Amino acid sequence: MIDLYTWNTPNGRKASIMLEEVELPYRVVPIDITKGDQFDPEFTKICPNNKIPAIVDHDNGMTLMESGAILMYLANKTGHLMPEGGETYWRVIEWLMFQMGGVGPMLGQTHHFVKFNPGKSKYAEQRFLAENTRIYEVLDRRLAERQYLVNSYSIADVATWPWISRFEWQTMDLAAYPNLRRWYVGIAQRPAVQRGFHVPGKVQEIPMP
Ligand SMILES: N[C@@H](CCC(=O)N[C@@H](CS)C(=O)NCC(=O)O)C(=O)O
Repeated sequence: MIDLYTWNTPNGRKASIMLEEVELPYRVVPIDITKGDQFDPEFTKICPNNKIPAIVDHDNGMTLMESGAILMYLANKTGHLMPEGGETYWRVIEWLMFQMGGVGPMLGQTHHFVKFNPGKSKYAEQRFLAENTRIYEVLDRRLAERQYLVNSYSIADVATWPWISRFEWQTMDLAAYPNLRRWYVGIAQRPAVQRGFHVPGKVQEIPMP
């Protein structure tokens, strides 16, 4: 049994969608980051960085923070959504790292400056909207050539999709990115995504363009 410490955010949803995809039994421990639960000393023991998601795997006592590491761990544990080796393996790592180092941090800044603090810093709004747009262009170009970020549906897609599900917060019009839009809508139909999106509880429908 796996304990998942999470909240309704893109990084949290990566882990819950993955657990649903690989069909491992898990128990949800809500960490309300709007109330400061992430700073509870008990949670700090599991996640030294005080951010969700984190897991505890009671099969072996393993604790893990960082959504990218959690996706790799669950793929490794189950043999799902990650190719065995060779170039495809490294392509999945490549696009997973692009998500972890680019998509998440940059789009997260759009949420902070454009959605929640408009008018506080014109420079920051322009900078992160431009980077947001550039990242959508990169993804749209990549998806023009293939159905998923790498050959078949993988942890790279699981990591990226929840960030695109905030396209409205980012003031992005998915109609301008037809390949990204097709990929987003297709993945939204997956039953595991529909279940994992509503963890730890349903707060909204999956946004549809
Ligand atoms: N690099 C981390 C980022 C996790 C992260 O930023 N989590 C956010 C929610 S999406 C959080 O817990 N924020 C609470 C805080 O910053 O205090 C990961 O991918 O797991």
